[in-house]
Amino acid sequence: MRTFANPVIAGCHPDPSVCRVGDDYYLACSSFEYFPGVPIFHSRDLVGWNQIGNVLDRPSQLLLPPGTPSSGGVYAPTLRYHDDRFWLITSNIPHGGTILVTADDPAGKWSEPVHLPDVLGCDPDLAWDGDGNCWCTFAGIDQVRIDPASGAALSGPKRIWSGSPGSQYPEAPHLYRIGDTWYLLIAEGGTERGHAISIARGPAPDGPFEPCPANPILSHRGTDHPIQNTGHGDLVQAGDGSWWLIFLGVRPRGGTPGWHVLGRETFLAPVTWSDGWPVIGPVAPVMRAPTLPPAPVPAAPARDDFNAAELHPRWISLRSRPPEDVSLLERPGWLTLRARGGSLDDPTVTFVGRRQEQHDVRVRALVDARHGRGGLAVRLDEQHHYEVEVEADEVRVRARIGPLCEQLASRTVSGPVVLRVETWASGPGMDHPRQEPDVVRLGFEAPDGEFVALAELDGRYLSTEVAGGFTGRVIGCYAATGAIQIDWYDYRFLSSLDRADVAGDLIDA
Ligand code: 6LW
Repeated sequence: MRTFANPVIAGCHPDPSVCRVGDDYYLACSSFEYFPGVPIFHSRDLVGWNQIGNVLDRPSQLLLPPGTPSSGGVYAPTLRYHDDRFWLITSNIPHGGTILVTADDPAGKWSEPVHLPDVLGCDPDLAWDGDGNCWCTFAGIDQVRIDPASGAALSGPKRIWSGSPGSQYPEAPHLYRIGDTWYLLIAEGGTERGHAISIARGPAPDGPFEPCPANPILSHRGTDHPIQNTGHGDLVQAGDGSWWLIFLGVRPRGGTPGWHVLGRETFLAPVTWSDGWPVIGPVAPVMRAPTLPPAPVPAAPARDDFNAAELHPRWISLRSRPPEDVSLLERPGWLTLRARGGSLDDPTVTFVGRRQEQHDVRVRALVDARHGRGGLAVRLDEQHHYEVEVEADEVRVRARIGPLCEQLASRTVSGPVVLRVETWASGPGMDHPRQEPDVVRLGFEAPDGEFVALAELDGRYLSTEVAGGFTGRVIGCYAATGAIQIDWYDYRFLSSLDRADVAGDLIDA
């Protein structure tokens, strides 16, 4: 039996929306305050997903002014294929509202956005009926009929369902015509431990809708399942006729109440049908794979040498990425970051990072700080970050947790230095009821490559349960003053390494 590991897309990749075109599957996720926005993936077996781009990759499509709070920005896209074109609808909160873009090739280039001023809610969906009407359904659950070319509403808004009685936040609607029936899939219960997916069906795209007696059709609330917060999903029928649900979930760690640090990730589960209702099969960390021809995606290279002409789409920045502040040309083979904001507390900080995708990781970057100050950071938001930074001949570790900000340790170094961050979620003693989800070690490498850990910090303060919001950790480089240059950035999943190799010295401040 072939199996696969859930999540199928690890790290902060929530609110997945999926569509199939022949044997190809495409999936898009939320991106919040990060630029470029809306990562888009391709798969041929629903299990291996390769990022092929970002849908909103230029300022004319995506403006995230400095006032955009962390966990604001781009929420919950819907990706569809219709009329020989890809369509993606999403919202930029609070700037820009609901926008719709199209593309012939999902890898880009996507069109300039069409604005939909009458879609006044998040999580917009798109569906077309047999008469060519385009229905836009959004959180509430409300619906308008729209002209997708102009963005104008042609009817409504009309409340078409409110979800299960008493459930909070009916949201994330997706409307499908399956046979002669219209199905309305939603998320409810809030995106925390109470999260759930429910469904209703009716004779027409605007209802009336009859709820499924088995609602919620997916929830892990109140269970000891290792995957929690399951919800916000999208259905897809595979080329072999089988049905699947792509949805978000989290993997909390540590003692009670459990802390998740990687954000909400994308999971896959089988769907069967009973009495005309979808039944979500078991969800597990290891599951029976779809019977599609396997199409494994090569793992992303551990090291980026910054030799390419452009950054890989997996690299994300905060709110914008002006070419004069983030350059691969200024010093060929190096990534140059020029400071705007003075620290990671500042929404305008120049930052380039990638989502943390595994719990146990080692990240290293060779940084030249002759002309500025900056470093390597584990970031959740402006109020929650740990960083090791270098300025001239000094390396320092700093931490910000809410209003508390402290420099924890420093050391003298010379020349460009390899900064290092490790996160450890496994190991002896990690099952205490008050145990943190992981520990974060920050430091640098001595000339012989030995890890000099300047601080070891409790990982729970960089979790969503502490910081709030909708995102997960991003590990990346930033410039705080002047310019810093990064020769390479190396991200490795530690379970594939020799554990003895990482036992660095912990040095008191
Ligand atoms: C999104 C909502 C949700 O708009 O979280 O889990 C919100 N569901 O549908 C932000 O991702």
